Amino acid sequence: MKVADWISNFLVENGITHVYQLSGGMTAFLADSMARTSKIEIISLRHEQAAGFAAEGFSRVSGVPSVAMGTSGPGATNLVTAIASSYYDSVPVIFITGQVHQDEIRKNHLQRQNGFQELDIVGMSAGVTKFSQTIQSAAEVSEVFHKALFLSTSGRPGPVLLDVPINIQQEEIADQRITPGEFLETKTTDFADLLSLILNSQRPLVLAGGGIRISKATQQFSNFIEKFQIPVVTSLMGLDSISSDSPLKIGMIGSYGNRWANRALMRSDLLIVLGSRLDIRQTGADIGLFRKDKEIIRIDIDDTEIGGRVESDKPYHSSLNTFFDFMEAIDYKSNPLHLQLLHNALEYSQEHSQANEQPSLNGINPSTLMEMISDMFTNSKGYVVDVGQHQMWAAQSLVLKGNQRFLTSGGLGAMGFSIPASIGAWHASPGKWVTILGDGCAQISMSEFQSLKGIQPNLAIIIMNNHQQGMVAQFQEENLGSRYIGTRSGYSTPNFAKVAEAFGIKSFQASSIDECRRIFGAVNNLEEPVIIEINIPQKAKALPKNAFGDQ
Ligand SMILES: Cc1ncc(C[n+]2csc(CCOP(=O)(O)OP(=O)(O)O)c2C)c(N)n1
Ligand SMILES: [Mg+2]
Repeated sequence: MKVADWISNFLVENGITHVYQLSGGMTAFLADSMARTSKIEIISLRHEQAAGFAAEGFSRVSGVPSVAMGTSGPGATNLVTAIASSYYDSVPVIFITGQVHQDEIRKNHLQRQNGFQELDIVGMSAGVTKFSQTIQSAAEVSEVFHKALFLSTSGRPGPVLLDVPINIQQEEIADQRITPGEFLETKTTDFADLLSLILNSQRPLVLAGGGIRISKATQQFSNFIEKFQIPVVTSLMGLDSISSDSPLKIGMIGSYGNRWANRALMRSDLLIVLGSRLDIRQTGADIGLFRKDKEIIRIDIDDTEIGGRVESDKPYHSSLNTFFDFMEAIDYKSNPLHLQLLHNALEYSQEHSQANEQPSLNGINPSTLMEMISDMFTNSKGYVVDVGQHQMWAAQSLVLKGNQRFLTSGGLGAMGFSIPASIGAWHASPGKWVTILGDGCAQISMSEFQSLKGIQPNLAIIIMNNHQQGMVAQFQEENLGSRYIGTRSGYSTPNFAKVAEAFGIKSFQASSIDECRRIFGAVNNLEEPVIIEINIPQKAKALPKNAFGDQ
């Protein structure tokens, strides 16, 4: 068997069904071999970055790995942003790059380049992968692929990169397997002392992070909070770990979080952090203020995070599944007084709604629009959201029902994520998905309109056009004397609806909430990609923008 065929069989045997790619000479054999298995769907996008984001979207939703593939040199570098996005958000994507013939690889690090399109992608991606390796011989293919697959899905998941020289792809290989047990680690399984902390606290609060979805533990999590009756705030990545139907949900914390959620966080005396990295957008820069008057308990499968930005008062290095199992098994009678933060927060939220952050906008209030989108698309699979002000409006005000997902490039914050990620999400879970992006993000990913045309995913794509790169413009307004370099001056937007039309995609334009409602109603019954361009006033801001301690 040739190595290229072995790799294809390996993917099939391990349940990998989707390979996203842009073609190239160094990957043509691999793509051909994968296609010939007839069990792998090869989806070609118009940019390797989009292929990477599509794989990321697929794996986030399915929880199983998918593949993004690019050719050597520029194909490989174009994958790097998606590799980093998958790494920071812990998504198990297998990146495969073709590499030039081994004879063409440079002989040492001092030589700049040897072969055409030769590039050290392993070196470049080392800091943003769990594992990356150039295959050195046909004999090691099996071991390296097994190891990579195991590492991408075990512990805290993440991307791996396998770089396969073209000559090795065509060598003969005997089938061989290895058992990956040797990579397993041991973890905490006893949480009894945490129980006494909960019993002794007055105002406990759970901070739900992205780890809950990654552990496929939303049901276990919901059982846990119901049994313990502890209110919940979420991080951006944890937004879809709890349905808005839950009476225990308060809201999202952070510098762009809901005021009422930040207020609850400030007042809590015991913060139980479940699978959250606690990055600066969640805690603010002043960690002392974040910690003030509370005990912080972190449960995380990644022990490097527990001692990371915010040290845990007591470290629990464990999978969330083990933690929830333990909590499920013990005897516990919930304390109604523990709901005090929840009651206060909900009362406060009545007077300080998101829409009221900017009550006198001329035109569409983005928070009101998000609430209306949630009403109109309650039956959708979820939302895939890009990066900018629109991302914060969506995170603050979308109401996630049932098992609806919220996907965004959280840790990397990569513009251009949403359209390709929606394609992958739709492959993993067919049905209506709602994509929300800004005019800046749309211009980064517009070439994928042609991919949409070919693939025909069921997407309602909402472009929030405020005619600016609003997130940065807001920063310039607040900190740089309203000099809008690159965000308004030297920046412009096309007529997106017309662009969509040129690609043969159905499109709409709206400037009022009523027009939006009518269009969404019509779009709900369609099962094809539709682009809806909505005029948002340039004055609309992402608010509140809190330093921690603000309310
Ligand atoms: C690839 C990339 N480049 C630059 C940035 C910096 N950045 C963050 S938000 C933003 C503006 C996004 O503009 P738009 O899509 O119009 O969204 P808006 O903020 O207007 O809602 C920029 C440039 C980024 N996050 N990612
Ligand atoms: Mg914009």
